[in-house]
Amino acid sequence: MQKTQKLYMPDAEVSYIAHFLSGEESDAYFRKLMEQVSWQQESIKLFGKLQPMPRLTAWYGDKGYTYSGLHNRPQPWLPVLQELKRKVELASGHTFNSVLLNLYRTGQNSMGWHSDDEAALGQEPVIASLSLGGERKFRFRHKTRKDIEPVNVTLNHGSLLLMQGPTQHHWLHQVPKTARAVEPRINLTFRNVNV
Ligand SMILES: O=C(O)CCC(=O)C(=O)O
Repeated sequence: MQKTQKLYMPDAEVSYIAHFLSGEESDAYFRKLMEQVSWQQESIKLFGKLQPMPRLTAWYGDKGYTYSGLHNRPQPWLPVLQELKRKVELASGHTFNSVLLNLYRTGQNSMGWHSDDEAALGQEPVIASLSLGGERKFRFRHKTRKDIEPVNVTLNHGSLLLMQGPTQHHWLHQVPKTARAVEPRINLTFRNVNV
């Protein structure tokens, strides 16, 4: 059953469905995405020096988009991504025209603190984040209020995290590195880009 859990976070609207996809569906989608997605090793500028991003990425959809200072020219939708998009749209009640995929090959692959607040995503973006593969910790921290405790969620195989309303305006999120031995993980964030 798809049980939705609302996270208690002031100035945010975040919900989590731990078992959005069944174990078998999740295994099959993970395998297909590993094989079919055109994974890229992009670089980012850190302290003035170009460094490889600590994960592989891919961008599919209808519109181009600038993210982490990189212009992503989207690739046309793969049938497997359209299938997942439809499922996520049905569950969230929102439509999406783009998906950013991240592949974390080991616990040393990560995503730094940021919010998905680029102008092209609109004032109160809806971001639907689907996780497949190894469990990783996802951390939230409020941008300005030090009296609010950070929030940690373990994103498991086949889970869906939905961030909407003022979340991106007030909170940052990250996927930290871990020294634990973890299985590779794929994350898909469905977004709506208005350009
Ligand atoms: O891998 C994740 O769960 C986080 C992805 C993310 O924060 C992003 O794509 O902006």
